[in-house]
Amino acid sequence: NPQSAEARAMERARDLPNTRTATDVDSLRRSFLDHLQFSQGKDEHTATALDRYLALAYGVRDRLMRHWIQTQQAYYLHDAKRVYYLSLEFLMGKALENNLINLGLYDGAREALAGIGVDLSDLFTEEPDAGLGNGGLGRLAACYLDSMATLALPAYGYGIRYEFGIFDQEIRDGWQVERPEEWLRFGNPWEVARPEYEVPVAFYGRTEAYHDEQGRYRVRWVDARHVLGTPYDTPIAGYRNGTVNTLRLWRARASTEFDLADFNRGDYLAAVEEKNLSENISKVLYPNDVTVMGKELRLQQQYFFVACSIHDIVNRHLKMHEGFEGFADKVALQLNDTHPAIAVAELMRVLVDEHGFEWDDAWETCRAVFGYTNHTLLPEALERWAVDLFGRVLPRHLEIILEVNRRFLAGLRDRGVDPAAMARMSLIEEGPVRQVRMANLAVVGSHSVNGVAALHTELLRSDLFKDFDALWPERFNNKTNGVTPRRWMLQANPELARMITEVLGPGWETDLDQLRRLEPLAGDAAFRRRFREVKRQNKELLAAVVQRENGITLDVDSIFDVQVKRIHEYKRQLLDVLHVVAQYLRIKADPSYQPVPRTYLFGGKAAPGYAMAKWHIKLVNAVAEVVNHDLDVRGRIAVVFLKNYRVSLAERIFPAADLSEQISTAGKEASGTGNMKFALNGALTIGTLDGANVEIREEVGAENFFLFGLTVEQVKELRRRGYDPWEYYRQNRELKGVVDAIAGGTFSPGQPRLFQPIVDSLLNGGDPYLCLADFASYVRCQEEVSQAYLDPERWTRMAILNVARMGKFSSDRSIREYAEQIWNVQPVKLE
Ligand code: T68
Repeated sequence: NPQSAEARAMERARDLPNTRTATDVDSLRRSFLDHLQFSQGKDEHTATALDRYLALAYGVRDRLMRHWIQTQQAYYLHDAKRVYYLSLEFLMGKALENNLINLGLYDGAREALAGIGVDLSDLFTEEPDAGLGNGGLGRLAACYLDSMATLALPAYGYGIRYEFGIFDQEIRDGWQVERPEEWLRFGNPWEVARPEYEVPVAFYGRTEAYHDEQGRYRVRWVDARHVLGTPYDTPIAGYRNGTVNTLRLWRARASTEFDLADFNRGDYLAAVEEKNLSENISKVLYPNDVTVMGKELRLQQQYFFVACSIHDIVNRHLKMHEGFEGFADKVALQLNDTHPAIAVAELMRVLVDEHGFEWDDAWETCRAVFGYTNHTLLPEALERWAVDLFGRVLPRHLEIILEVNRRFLAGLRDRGVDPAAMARMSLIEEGPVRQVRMANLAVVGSHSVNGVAALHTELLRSDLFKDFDALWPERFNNKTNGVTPRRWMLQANPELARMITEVLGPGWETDLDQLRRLEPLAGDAAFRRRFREVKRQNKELLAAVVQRENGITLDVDSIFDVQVKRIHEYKRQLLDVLHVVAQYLRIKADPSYQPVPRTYLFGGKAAPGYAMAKWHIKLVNAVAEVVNHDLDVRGRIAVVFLKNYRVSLAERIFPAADLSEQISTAGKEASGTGNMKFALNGALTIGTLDGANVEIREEVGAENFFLFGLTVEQVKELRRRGYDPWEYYRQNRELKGVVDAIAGGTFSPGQPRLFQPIVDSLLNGGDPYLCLADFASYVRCQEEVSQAYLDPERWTRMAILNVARMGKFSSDRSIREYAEQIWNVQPVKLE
């Protein structure tokens, strides 16, 4: 192509020395001051901390831009195969510090600001968390973006730009109260709106058959209502490698153009009201993890972002290629759970209805491009949509799914599959309310189905998807989760990172198996002392947060025993509380009892509609209230509920923990990722054989892991025999004392029956998560923990060995496996 003068000038301009791109200290300072003035319009009298944060953020953004453009050009020039990570959630947290680290600008920026009396860390606190996710699934997507960029993979995240992310949690009288989090209130310096790439999305209407010019039978979707999707792009920097990928989030906008009819009818106000309704689609993140909500708006969210994304992906391909030739060689789409599974039907619709594909060719293309990651075995998390609702919102997609199903079931019949198995595999659940099964759609429409830890994948194959596994064993594979060491070590625990770099040299941050070289240092007394000092400093930093937020003074010599994660019965925060109460009662019964001092820290959000989870928060706070004010237990145990657990708070918590609570009922936690962040930061784990705990224990060594509780098989066996929590209650005096104390009002003075719902669920509700069955084993194991802590040299040796052996759990390893085994994408390395 003959280049225009403008194109040549732009290319030249990008390489000219420029105060907006130079990275020396003076240029960074100049850039900060310029943005204060020219972007924020502030002077030395009026600049606030927020202005300073934004000024630095804009300076960093300037330096991202060139790499962003170059990276995207390189993908284009290489005609690289791209991978698209479709996720309804991206739990990103803050961006400034992470970008400084990944761009290699951290020290320069600190120095530039220090020279004018500004403290860099004071700016970090001004940035709100981007909380566009609920928990593990959303944070995993964020870690994977970091790793995909660090591995120089041509990757894109696609999702929704929620105006309200996960709610802010406040605690009132011990109860969780939800408040909206307006993370965009002061603007978002990291996003670039691209209204020029807006996409129309259809909803409702009906389908109509017709014959095209060649006389072929075709279907079209008519009388639909339209919403527009505007993309907002966020740059995702790899770790010091020049790669900057894109997270593209869609915002819903009403389409006046398409709905002119409403305006023309003369009802201006009604038409503007309609506008509001369609803009609701990107308004708020559904705050439920696990339990799904069959709400129409949720289905609209799913289809909205999937339709926008697929349109975008197809467009990008067609701009470079003649038609769809080689589409599957250039595109891989990963479904983060079933939330985007409607993409299978949407791609079919686009190929068949809009591009004239034959059904079989379209289907082959779909199967070749899609991969599906499952994140849970819990039945209440399996997405199903009532056929009526589905057909009303997406009439064409329902038809397509029914046709996929008709062909699929006919194939099964030909293979002689028995009718019961066919009914289980059908994309439609028959019954009083017929339902579309999104998990089955995802399995049938993909070439790869993966679980997120070895045990989880085994259970997927033997349990949830056993019929599919018998049919297509080659489709199933495991991809154990991982976490990014850039955020979860370099950023969260700079002192530990510095110490590691001193002995290993640089390079371990992107090659985490190198941590193995720390093993010999577990035997080095001087190293152990330094390791303890770093842990102690981190505990003091967290103690300062708790002092500020909770007004409680923590004893940094006590064991920091931490359980942070979403509140759910299967995760068994309650079992942890039972242990607290047991310790409390021991001290009360025997004032001379001197347990190893412990601080029990809890944190996590409950889904707003999840009553029992909210009771558990109330119980933790009630126990804290009594324990922390009882002079008899002073200096021995303390309990804290950390409010509003979120990514940025997690960054303070993991490095400060001594003990990581990973105590889910075996078979319930798909993987866990917090478990990995704790161990990487030198906490020891007390846990069940569940999720990735199994693999963590394998890696760090059984002798460096506190194991307790029933196994998956034992849980099954116990249920088969008939589990009776009363037996355990009657036979274990300590357990009886604990339950009686909760039931009798020890922690609810004046309201002795307050916690009856919790007691009832344990005793009369059948204790579905087996807290009572695992109690004795847990308490015994906690004794071992305390004994180990009494010997600091031993404890530190174990902690160092944990860090040294956690290399497997880098998300770089996970992403490499996805890239090689599922996506077949190659890196595009920039010079
Ligand atoms: C989590 N799932 C798993 N779901 O519970 C956890 N669900 O074991 C695993 O480590 C993690 O995924 C990453 O694989 C979730 O976090 C959700 O948040 C969720 C959200 C909406 C609907 C259903």
